[in-house]
Amino acid sequence: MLPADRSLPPGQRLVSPLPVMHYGPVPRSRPERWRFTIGGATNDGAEREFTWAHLMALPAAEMVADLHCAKHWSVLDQRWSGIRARDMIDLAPPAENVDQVLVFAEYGYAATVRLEDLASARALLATSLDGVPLTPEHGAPMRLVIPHLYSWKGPKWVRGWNYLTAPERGFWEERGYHMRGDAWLEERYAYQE
Ligand SMILES: Nc1nc2c(c(=O)[nH]1)N[C@H]1C(S)=C(S)[C@@H](COP(=O)(O)O)O[C@H]1N2
Ligand SMILES: [Mo]
Repeated sequence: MLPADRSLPPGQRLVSPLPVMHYGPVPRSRPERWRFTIGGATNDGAEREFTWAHLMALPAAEMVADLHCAKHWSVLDQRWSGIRARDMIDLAPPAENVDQVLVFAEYGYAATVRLEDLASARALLATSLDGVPLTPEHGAPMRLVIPHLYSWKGPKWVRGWNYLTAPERGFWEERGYHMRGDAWLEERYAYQE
C-alpha cells in the first residue's frame, strides 16, 4: 500500500521489490577494462575517456529515490550511491549549443536525455543500491539514475554519452517512447511530443 504521505506520478502503481527489467542479455562486469567515454559535441571537439579508478576518485554522492518504469510500475525509496553526473559534465563539458545527450550502455542500448536533466542535482551515476554494489542484473558496475524521468532514461551498464547538436533517438525513443520522458508530466509516448 502507498504510504499516506507519498504520491506517485500519474498512471503508476506501486510494486515491491524492484523488478529486473531490460532488453537483451546481462553483460559481465570487468572494471579493470572498463572505460567511460564522453564524446560528440564536447566544448573542444575532443572525446574523453575515463578509467574506473578515475571515476572512483571523484566525490561520492548518495540519494534516496523512487524508480518509475514507463510500463506503469514504480518502486519507492531505493538508496543509490555513486558519483554525480554533473561532475562528469564538468570534467568533459559540452559545446554551447548542446541541449540533448545520448547516454549509451553495453550492447548498443542508449537513451536520449536533456542536458538539463543530466546536469540536475539528483542525476547519479550509481555504483551501489541499498548499501551493496550493484548486482549484474541491476547494472553493475554503473548505471545512470535520474529519478524524475522514466527509468528507461537510466541505462544500466552505462559506458558514456555523446553530446548532441541535433536530436537523436535512443533505443526506446526509436520505438515510440518520449524524447524527454518526465514521469510527473506523464511523457510516456512519442506522439505526445
Ligand atoms: N542497458 C539497459 N539499461 C536499461 C534497460 C535496458 O533494457 N538496457 N531498461 C530500462 C528500463 S525500461 C527500466 S524500467 C530499468 C529497470 O531497472 P531494474 O532492472 O534495476 O529494475 O532499467 C532501464 N535501464
Ligand atoms: Mo522500464
